[in-house]
Amino acid sequence: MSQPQPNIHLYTAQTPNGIKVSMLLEELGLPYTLHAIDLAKNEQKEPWFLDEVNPNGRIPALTDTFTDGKQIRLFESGSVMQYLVERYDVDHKVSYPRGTREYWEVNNWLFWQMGGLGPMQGQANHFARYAPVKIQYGIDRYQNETRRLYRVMETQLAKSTSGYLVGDRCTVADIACWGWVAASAWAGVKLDKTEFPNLMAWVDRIVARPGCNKGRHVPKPHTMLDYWDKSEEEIDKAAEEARGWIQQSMKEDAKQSKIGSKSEAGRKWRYVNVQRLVKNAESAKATVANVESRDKPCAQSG
Ligand SMILES: N[C@@H](CCC(=O)N[C@@H](CS)C(=O)NCC(=O)O)C(=O)O
Repeated sequence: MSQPQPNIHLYTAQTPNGIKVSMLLEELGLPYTLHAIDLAKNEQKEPWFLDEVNPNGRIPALTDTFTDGKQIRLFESGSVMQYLVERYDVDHKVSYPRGTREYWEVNNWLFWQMGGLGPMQGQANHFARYAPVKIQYGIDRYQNETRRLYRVMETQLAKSTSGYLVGDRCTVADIACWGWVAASAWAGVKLDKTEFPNLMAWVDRIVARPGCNKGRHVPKPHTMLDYWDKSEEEIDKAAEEARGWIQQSMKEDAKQSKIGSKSEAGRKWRYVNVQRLVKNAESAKATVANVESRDKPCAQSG
């Protein structure tokens, strides 16, 4: 039986997670219909999007016609990328055959990006740029962790003979990480050639790939590299607009959740959970104090 033709619809915005998928689609030369989602208007939280595209109300997400001829939806950028390479990268242009060592090593880095780099740098962005008040502890915690993760990449790239994270080629591991490293200055973690020579060369190497370069400008021009030469004040000023809608969107989310409910049940729920949170915070404080007193603090992922 012949496979149905790709019928890819990409729902995305100009963000580090969003461009992972468009970069990959362009690298693979796959046709797709683009749906630019306006995050400032909270389109990713509209019922049609939650029902048909991503119940988590985030971008990127994708739909396609599956091998059974019916529509399939994919969300979480790592899952979307794995789907695309498993289904369409039959020549292993940006992947390795399943079961090889390199396949699993790519998987390591993909999960590392999804569980570490993205969430940590996302929080660095939040505390450094979007929070209504500057909380130095949060800023330091997430910027330091982001820098530590960059060092992990730097060490890996220093050992690489191809200049990519795994083996002899650019893979989904590199593509997943790129948008985040490119947005380092936005997160307040400036890269310099003394500490990160290999990482900085890797950023340029990926831009030099026609597919990646085309895909990074979807759905509108990618400007994150421009901030590498800007001052903190200039970046802060540029973040003002996003700060407004991010705060608004958080308020909407809170309104939807039980914690924001004014009902009697909501009040009870809130009371019980606040008590639980206080108890958890006390025990976490004791654990952190204990861990910090050791030589090598355990790295919690947030
Ligand atoms: N783990 C998710 C994260 C997705 C995510 O946080 N997307 C952001 C843009 S980078 C978003 O949709 N934000 C809008 C919102 O939170 O409502 C992934 O990798 O796909």
